[in-house]
Amino acid sequence: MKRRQFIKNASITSVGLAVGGSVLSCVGETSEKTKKESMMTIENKLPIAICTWAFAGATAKSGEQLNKGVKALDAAISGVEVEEENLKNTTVGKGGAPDRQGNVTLDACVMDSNGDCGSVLCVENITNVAELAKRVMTETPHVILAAKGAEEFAYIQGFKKENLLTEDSKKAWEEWLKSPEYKPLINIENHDTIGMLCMDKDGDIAGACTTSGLSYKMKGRVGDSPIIGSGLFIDNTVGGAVATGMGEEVLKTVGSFLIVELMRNGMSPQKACEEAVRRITSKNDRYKDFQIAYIAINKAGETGSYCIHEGFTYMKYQNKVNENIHSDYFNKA
Ligand code: SD4
Repeated sequence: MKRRQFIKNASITSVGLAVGGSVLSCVGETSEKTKKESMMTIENKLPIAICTWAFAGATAKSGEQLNKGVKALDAAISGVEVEEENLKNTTVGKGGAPDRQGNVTLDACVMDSNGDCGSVLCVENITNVAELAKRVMTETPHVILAAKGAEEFAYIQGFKKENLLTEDSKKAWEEWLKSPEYKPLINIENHDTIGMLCMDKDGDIAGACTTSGLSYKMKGRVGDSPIIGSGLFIDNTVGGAVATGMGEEVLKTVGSFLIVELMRNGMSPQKACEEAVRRITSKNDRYKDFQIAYIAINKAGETGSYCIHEGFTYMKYQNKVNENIHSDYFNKA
């Protein structure tokens, strides 16, 4: 049996057992054996890390951390940091494409297994904004810090000031300025925001999402990625989801929260991602011009993804295998 097929079958089995386990746990002692069996099944699948796009180094890093026993949130942050520090990734962290005026502004959020979350918007001069979002969560009474306030908080927390505009990004921006296209349409293949979902050895789920947003956006523009519920949402009793693509459209449908709620009501991660994409395509004829992709994981360790246009892939690290999976897509016409 092919490995992916094996995982699929294993996931389906474990869903049945996990659901059975939680239902039976209400009826007392006789369920104990079934409960133990279902836990064993899920434990065999853990840990799991999935992330948007083909960022193999990121899931490898998160997977390595998870294997050492690091909890889901810190493992997710260490994975996305690989891309925040990757100068070749023009949509995340240092090396990210600037806004129309040449400023690189980053957005990020994190959500932990206990429901806590943190977010930073439109931050300049700081590379590791997912970690900064975590510090907002752990070191302040707030959930969101924006722009200069977030940057000043970063320095207090010991983050170093860095110029995020690399020579390559600057050149590309200067080229773009020669005939600036102000329509904020996303090139369907040209975006690489990283959203990471981790399920640790204890079965706890957490996630992180980090981006420089759309290239040559208006100054001050913020997309879905740092907005809890849109770019990322976790409910540790149900699962988690993250988004990439045209943030404005994800925001309008609160995509990641929607996926988690659909899973809460019984949908698989795959079906929930499909439904969340359909919420967008059914209302909006312009979907032909932009890409949106979701990935999701549920409490049984099942994963899924769906996008509008062909071309989106995601990484899945499980049982020490790091695999790139092609997502199914909506626009088959
Ligand atoms: C945004 N969702 O700012 C992000 C863009 C993205 O890869 O995913 N880029 O709208």
